[in-house]
Amino acid sequence: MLDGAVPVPAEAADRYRAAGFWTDQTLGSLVRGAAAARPDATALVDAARSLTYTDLDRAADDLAHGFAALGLRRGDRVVVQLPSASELVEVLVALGRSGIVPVLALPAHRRAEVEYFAAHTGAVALVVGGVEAGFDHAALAREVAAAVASVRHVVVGAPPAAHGEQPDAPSPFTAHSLDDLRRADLTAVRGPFEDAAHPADVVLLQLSGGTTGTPKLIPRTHADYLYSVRESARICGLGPGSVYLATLPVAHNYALTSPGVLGVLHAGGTVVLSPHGAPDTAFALVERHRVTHVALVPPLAHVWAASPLVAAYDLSSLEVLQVGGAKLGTSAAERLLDVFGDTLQQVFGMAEGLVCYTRAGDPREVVVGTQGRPISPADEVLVVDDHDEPVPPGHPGHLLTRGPYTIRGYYRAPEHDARAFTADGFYRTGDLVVRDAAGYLTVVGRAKEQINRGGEKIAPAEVENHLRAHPDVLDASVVGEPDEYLGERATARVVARPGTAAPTGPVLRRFLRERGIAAYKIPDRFETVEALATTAVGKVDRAHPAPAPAAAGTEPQPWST
Ligand code: OOB
Repeated sequence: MLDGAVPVPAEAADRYRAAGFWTDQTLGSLVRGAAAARPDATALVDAARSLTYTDLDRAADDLAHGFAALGLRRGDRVVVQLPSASELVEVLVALGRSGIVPVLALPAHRRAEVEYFAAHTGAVALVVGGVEAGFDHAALAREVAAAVASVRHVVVGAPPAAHGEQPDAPSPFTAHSLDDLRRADLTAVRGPFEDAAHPADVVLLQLSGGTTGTPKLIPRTHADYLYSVRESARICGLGPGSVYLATLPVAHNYALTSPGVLGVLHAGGTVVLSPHGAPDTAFALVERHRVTHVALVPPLAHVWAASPLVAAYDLSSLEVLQVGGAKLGTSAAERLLDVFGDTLQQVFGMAEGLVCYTRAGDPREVVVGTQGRPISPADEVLVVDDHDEPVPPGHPGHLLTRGPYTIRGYYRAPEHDARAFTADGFYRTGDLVVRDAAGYLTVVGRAKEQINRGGEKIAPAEVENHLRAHPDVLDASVVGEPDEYLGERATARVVARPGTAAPTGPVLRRFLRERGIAAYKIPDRFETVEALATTAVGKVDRAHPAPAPAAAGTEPQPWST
């Protein structure tokens, strides 16, 4: 197993294999199987092109040869930051065949995050898009490659600005385009790639929502990941006739595996990839491709339900409208049922593993009022009090879980693991839930230091670290506050260094942007305070405002996927 990943104990692994949960399937073989079964069926459609299963299979083989020709080998790490388009899927399948481990960065990530991912994983290559939404990902990748010694290659998806604009100075890394990798001039070897990956290998490093100063990476194996994918596809009713519209970033666990793009590929259906989920674009795609399944986060679901465009398009093909990533209130759920009929499915999942779904045929009150029940009969769920003692059904408590597709530890993070997992391997989700007698969970709160901004997770400690780096900031705390649209938004409370004027909201916002953090992590509001409130033991008290705000600067940001 990948050095730095925590294996499932042998006894449990044997059990999961014996039960048929873990099979010999790998991400590479999943697509090979689908291509053999339905060679000419459409696998992927994006704004630029459409690929059959055979096209996807061959593209993945060509790219796998290309990565091998660059010298990349099984177990190497590669940071992948590509937009939600067919190329991302081709790259993931190619890496999956090669046993090369992608670190899945989101398109929103910037210098601080991408550099951290590359450095922490010792990545040998970066695979990125070109200019998207006005941001030059190739330029960012070149900066990161120059700063992180392990990076030897930068591979750019769209025709790279890198080509022809190569710096004259000697560079410690080589730039390529993905098209170079596909072409025979890089390697004489063509045709099917001989899969190097084993089912027990780490298939990718997924990002955790995070609660700490640095993002944590989640090592998922082919076997555990694909078990959750196959079962998710079954639970969500996917088949060869299914058409899934991906509106959320595909690098996120929800849109990739719950059942997401991989669930659809497993079932032999079609994935339609959209750069965003705004009703005008998304509804037109639903009508045009007769979309059956779509995954939304609550703010996007509100926008869909309230959109006058609902009446302007034929949305009658929709069978399953998933909402997850953050809590969907009961009145919002009722409204979705009113507008979209009996299509709502609640999804409560986490990149660490456990995923819960409401099921087709569940009574209305279950679909409206709960976040579903776990995928697997082997998912162990404990609901406990502050002393890890079980609480009775119907009472709120901390959700702990262990099972065939939940990690036993983060990547290279033993100190954090000691807090995030119990001694017997249960993951402390940080979520407060109520479990009913039938095993359905309702999320009632959160005990972890995290802000859930409409499904996008923010670790306050990470943003506070960046704020404290400002020369005029003595201390800072970032807290979540209720927001009607997002569910929660982030407010930063900032203490100025004695003798300096407190930096204003716009100044701090620019500072954070220049530090290179994703826009969704930049607080919506900044307040200057004299001091931060502390708890009895002297820790910063995020639950309570500090004494007397001295000034406020408000400038809400629009939510972005
Ligand atoms: C999904 O994954 P992550 O890793 O971005 O975030 C996980 C956390 C959960 O621990 C919980 O705090 C929150 O997001 N969450 C929900 C929720 N779904 C996720 N809180 C309340 N209600 C829900 N329905 O967000 C994710 C991964 C796979 C599938 C779906 C979501």
